[in-house]
Amino acid sequence: MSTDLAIVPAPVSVEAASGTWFTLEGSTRILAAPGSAEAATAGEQLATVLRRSTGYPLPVSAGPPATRAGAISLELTGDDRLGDEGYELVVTGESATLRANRPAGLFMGAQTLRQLLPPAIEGTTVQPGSWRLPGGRIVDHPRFAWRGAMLDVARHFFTVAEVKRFIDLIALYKLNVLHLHLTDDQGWRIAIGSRPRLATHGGSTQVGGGPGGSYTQPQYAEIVGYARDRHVTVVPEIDVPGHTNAALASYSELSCDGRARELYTGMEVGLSSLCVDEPATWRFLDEVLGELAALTPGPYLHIGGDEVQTLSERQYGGFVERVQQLVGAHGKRAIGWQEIAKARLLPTTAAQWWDPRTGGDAIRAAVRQGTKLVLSPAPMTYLDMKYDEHTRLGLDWAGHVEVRDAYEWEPSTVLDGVGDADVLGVEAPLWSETLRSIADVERMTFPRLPGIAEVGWSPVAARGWEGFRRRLAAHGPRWSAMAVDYHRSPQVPWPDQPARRSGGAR
Ligand code: TNX
Repeated sequence: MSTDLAIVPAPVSVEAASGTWFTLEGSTRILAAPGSAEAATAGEQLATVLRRSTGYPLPVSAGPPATRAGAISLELTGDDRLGDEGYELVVTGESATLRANRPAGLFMGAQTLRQLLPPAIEGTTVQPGSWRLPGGRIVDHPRFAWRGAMLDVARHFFTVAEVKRFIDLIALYKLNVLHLHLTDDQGWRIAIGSRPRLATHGGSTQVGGGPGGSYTQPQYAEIVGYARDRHVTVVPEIDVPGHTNAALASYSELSCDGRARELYTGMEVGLSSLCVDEPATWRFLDEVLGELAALTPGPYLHIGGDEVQTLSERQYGGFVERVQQLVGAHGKRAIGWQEIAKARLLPTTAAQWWDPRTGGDAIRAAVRQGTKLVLSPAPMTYLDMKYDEHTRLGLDWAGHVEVRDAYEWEPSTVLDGVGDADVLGVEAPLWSETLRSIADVERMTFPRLPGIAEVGWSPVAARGWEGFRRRLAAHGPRWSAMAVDYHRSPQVPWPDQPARRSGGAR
């Protein structure tokens, strides 16, 4: 392995054994350490990817390995130096061995192994190719526990199949949180049993007035399960007390004047609020958060809290303080956008920093009280910002965000008075006011998201723009092989050749 292997995010340590290769062949087997159903599951997942393009059978067996020769082995070792998500990958001329302490580590290591193979490995049909893994040893584990992407399914609705595709793509870059922005003024996207009109009426449109849509509870559970199989935790967001027009249109008792609002299909923000002092509002929140908590295995529920323009400070602070208690009563922790730092937060409540223009003092004060942050500074991580003035999709209120902007920032210094220990991790939000299809989503996500993934995963010593842009360039052909639409940023030295024709190792 040479140090310029195109692995994104960059691993903690890479030792090359130059000139050594392990070649996948028709006879290659995948071995899961004996007695470990979890290693066998990780082996099957890897085999599923590799079979499509190699056409090899790659049988997965869980028996004791008489020999590792000719095999990719996956082993759970109980070596807790690697933590929950770390792994070690050793490739010799005879074998490839992936070891981890926990199943998530095997999954992360398998993503690295994919990236060591030629781009055509990502093809969905059998490709010609010489399927060689470079020899050496990689030891790797993440810097931050929270490496997220947010998908706004409220402004435009995305189907279960589209969300699964998004999960596949973020998991390839070792992200482990999918924040689903499920409700906003323009749409309510999750069925609530006790409040059916939220989905049937509140979910019936979207920005621009299209048909909208919503997930049934079994569909939401399917998304959560699909994510969990890829070691991604879903953090669902019910955005309150603002961004609630779809709810106000569905149930008249949620508005202070008792009148149902019209559905909204524009792009303004800050136009709506629940009637925060009404008991009916709290019954509503109890039911919604209760049902959502029961459907969500992850520890966090996101309660929004952003851009409220119609409440007094007292009303807003009181609302946040009460809603976080309610989340706690349903067995979860609350996270909210940075504005919630104006309220007195529980030690378990986290805040998501997004707007560097305002609110710094309130955030610093909350951090001094122990609040942990997820960092999503808009000028670096907002995937809905245009790349440059020629970008067809997206907004530009936080400026243009090119690949280098998304990559070249440092979590421990980006916000004065906030250091590593205050940070849970990083997250890239993708708001969908202007995005109508999964191709639109992909074009805004790639190539920026891999940069943000590296900010969240890799140690500072492994990072650097020049190295990154060269590694990133090698992913263009991978995205082509997966039919992922991406922005061909002029900052990245993309190879000219399409992946499908390059075939062998590069
Ligand atoms: C601000 S970021 C919002 C969203 C918009 C987004 C557009 C945040 C917490 N609120 O409602 O969709 O800007 O970039």
